[in-house]
Amino acid sequence: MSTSFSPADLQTSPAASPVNTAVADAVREGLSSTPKWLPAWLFYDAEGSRLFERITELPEYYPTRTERAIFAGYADGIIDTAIRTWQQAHPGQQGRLRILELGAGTATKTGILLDAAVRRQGQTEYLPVDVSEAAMDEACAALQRVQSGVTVVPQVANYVTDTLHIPPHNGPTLALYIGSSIGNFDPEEASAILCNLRQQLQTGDTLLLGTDMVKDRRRMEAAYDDRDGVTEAFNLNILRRINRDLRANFDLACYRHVALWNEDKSRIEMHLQALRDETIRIPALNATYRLAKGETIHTENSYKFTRSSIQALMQSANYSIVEQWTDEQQWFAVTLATAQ
Ligand code: AVJ
Repeated sequence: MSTSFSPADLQTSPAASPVNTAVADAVREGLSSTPKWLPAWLFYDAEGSRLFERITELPEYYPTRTERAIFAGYADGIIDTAIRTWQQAHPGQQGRLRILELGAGTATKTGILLDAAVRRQGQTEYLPVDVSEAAMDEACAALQRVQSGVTVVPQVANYVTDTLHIPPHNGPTLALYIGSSIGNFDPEEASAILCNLRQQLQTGDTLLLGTDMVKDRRRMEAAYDDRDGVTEAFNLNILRRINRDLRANFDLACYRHVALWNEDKSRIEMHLQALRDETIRIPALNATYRLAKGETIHTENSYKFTRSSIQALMQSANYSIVEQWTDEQQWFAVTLATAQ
């Protein structure tokens, strides 16, 4: 049996630490499947979140800066259109716009929209919804340091698996689901997430959805396989996390990072490919898994959209598109839709 411990493992993994059941269940399910897979949310431990931040600054990774530029150019128009859309559905009614966000990891981009809301109406309420209390605390602290006129009302909830409960409001709600976060989900799951949100919105409320668009294959693949190897490190970190959380013995040197455009499914796929036969022991699961040389573990899907696939998604969840903003090259789209 080959078991390797590094000093870092010993520091972060005291033998008595309780095993996170969500992580254990996900890893057990994914590694007993054929082909093997792991859910993308497992990327985001502390190190994975740091690596993702570095990805967003890479020259090859265009989505973050492209979406930020769209917000920078059109924030006032977006806020104005959200307010007007609600007023058309509620003639004569008054009330301040509030901003809800699915996920709390995008505070810098969100700040541009919050600033625009404050310019327009002096103040606004901001309700981030995130599973991670830690991520939320960090995002709120960062925001409240720099943003005046914004009242933050955090909601800890898993918007993928749980029914949302948002406090009622007299006035327009603008819900943000940005960063192409929706791209991690299959079309059916994506539709279910937007339906869940729809249940919490009134007629005339709006959803602002950020989506990465289908483009030249090489450019998409390069965004997920950068020269500096940051995305490779991000992908491999999922194994390091499993080693730490479940005391597994993945040998990270035995896996290759693979990022491929799947034309049929309109998505970038990330995989980890075993460079030789591997036996993985996971004491916390009381399980052993085998990978043959060349076998892959599917770690992420990142769906890319077209105008018509955005339209179909919105329609499936009972929204109708009000307006769409994009960059000059149409690499990224920001779509405002109203709850029908
Ligand atoms: C956070 C899901 C939008 O799919 O582009 C970046 C995650 N993975 N590089 C994406 C990611 C590899 C990212 N999302």
